[in-house]
Amino acid sequence: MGTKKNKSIHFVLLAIVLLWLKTYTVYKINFDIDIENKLQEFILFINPLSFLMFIIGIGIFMANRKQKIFVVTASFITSFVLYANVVYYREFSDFITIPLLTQTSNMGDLKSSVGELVSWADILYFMDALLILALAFVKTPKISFKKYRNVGAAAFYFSAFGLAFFNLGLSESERPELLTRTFDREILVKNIGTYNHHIYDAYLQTKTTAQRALADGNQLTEIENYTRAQYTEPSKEMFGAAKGKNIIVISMESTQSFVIGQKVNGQEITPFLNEFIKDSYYFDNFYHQTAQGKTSDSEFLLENSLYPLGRGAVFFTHSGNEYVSLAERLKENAYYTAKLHANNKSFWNRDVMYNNFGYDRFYSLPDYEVNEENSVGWGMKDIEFFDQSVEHLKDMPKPFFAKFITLTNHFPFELDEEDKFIDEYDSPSGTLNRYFPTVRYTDEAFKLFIEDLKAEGLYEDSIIVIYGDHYGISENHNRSMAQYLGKEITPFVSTQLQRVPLIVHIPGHEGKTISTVSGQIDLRPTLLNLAGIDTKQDIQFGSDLFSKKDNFVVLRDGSFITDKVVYTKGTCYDKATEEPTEMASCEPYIEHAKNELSYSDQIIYGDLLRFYGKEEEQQE
Ligand code: GP9
Ligand code: MN
Repeated sequence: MGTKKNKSIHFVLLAIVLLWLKTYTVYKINFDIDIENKLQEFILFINPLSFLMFIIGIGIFMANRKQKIFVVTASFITSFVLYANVVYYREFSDFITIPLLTQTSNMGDLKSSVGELVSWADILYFMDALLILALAFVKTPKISFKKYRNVGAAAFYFSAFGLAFFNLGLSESERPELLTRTFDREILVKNIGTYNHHIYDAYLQTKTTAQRALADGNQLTEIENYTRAQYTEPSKEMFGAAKGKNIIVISMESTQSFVIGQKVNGQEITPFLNEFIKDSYYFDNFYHQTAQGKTSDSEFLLENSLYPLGRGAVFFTHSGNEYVSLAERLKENAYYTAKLHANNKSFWNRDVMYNNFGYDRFYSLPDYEVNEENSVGWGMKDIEFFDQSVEHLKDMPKPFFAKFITLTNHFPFELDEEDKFIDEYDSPSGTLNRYFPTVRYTDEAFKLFIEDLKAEGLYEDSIIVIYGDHYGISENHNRSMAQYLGKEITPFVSTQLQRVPLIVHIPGHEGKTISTVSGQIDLRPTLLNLAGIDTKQDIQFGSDLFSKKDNFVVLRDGSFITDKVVYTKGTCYDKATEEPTEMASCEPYIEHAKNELSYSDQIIYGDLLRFYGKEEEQQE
């Protein structure tokens, strides 16, 4: 009042600035966000601000006590949201989405992993909120807790709106189609910020719920034309090569191709697989295409030859959809179908989804004798798991399709001393160090399993398919990975590291390495053709790996790989030089990659397969 100039800082503004600077610091320290130019850096810097002004800014409509309570609470909640993203990012190099939060049935099993990911020092992430809390109790004229007058409040919110539009405008110029056709969450967060990303995510959540209700069969016709046009005839020699034989498919937890044929501390990492590959078909350019649904995403790809979703796990979000699964097609053709995985049946909502896929039997936790001795980390050890599984195989009607999922080589890669067949690696990343012995352990489990199959007379009557489900070592461990590989981990190298092994063993066939660029999307048509089942009429995005000629694979974040180029994070790389190259080399495939993902998404969000075979009726 009067003429005395008020030099105090407003409490609300202080909270906003602290949160803003903290968020930017976390971006720089905790999130590995690729910045290519000054404009991108600028966008990154300003992007938390509009959201914080909108939310924390509500405090300006209150005074004193009410304002303090509101601002302190809002600061803690916002800090917690940021911190939760930090923790999730530590393991998954990705940001949280709403569907992930509803997957609570997975939480119990995640406990061992979360313990590895949080520490007491993390209190630092709440420093600003704690400071704000402390200041709320301090009586000083330097901080004002007044309510804003109408003009002040209007100006404040006008600036917040202006800033939000300015931010969005800059981002759209940097990245056209940002909010409509971006499959890479890092690019989204880089542009609109981590908080706005949650708002956008909430919008997507509402939109996808409406999409099913609004869908009709005509949408499917366009997609069907697209997938039919891509159809590849199966090769004559391979079609039916496994007819009448059992099909054993093993999903190998967290195993990437970079360990195959390699050594650590001078010791072989996968001695058994290296031998097994010699008399199998080995695909060395085969990529995983999973996202937040991890193992379950790879299962989804295998069953349907559809892409999993860009956000959340389709096993949870769309378990009620109509699908034409691999299991269903095999069952129609007289196969007995079973899943074997020694974990809670509800993990990843598997029990519901397997039912939907039409499996005859799911051998889960109660079907195994699991105790302290034969468990480590996430549960039953692979050697025991295979050992007990052979008993189940013996009981099954023949021919059977048996799908196994291993578990021991799972983050945080724990192992009992007696199971360490090779030494840990020595790098700053404990995760990477422990990874090698656990991969080696699963390799041993395979050896014993194959011996068992031979002893039981099942080996000669079965084709055996082994594939890696997804990466085990996230980008969080790039420095140590660089040490192991002896080269810098550029986005190009990261993309190449998304290769997982695929091994197809057919009795009587000689070994051969096939280097066509391919992915998990191709498993369904390949397996069905081997079993002599034609898939010409099926809506699927993959091709038979034994006849596929086009070297092309799309990853779930929109990256793609051909025989010549790698496209990732908006940059085109030449495979020969491993360096960025002109965009023209990638241009011809960009639209194709986007179409693949968005057609597949349309099928899932619209539950379009429920109209399959009924489109004509609809059109009349
Ligand atoms: C759990 C196992 C691991 O049953 O499949 O799942 P992940 O965390 O790899 O998706
Ligand atoms: Mn997995």
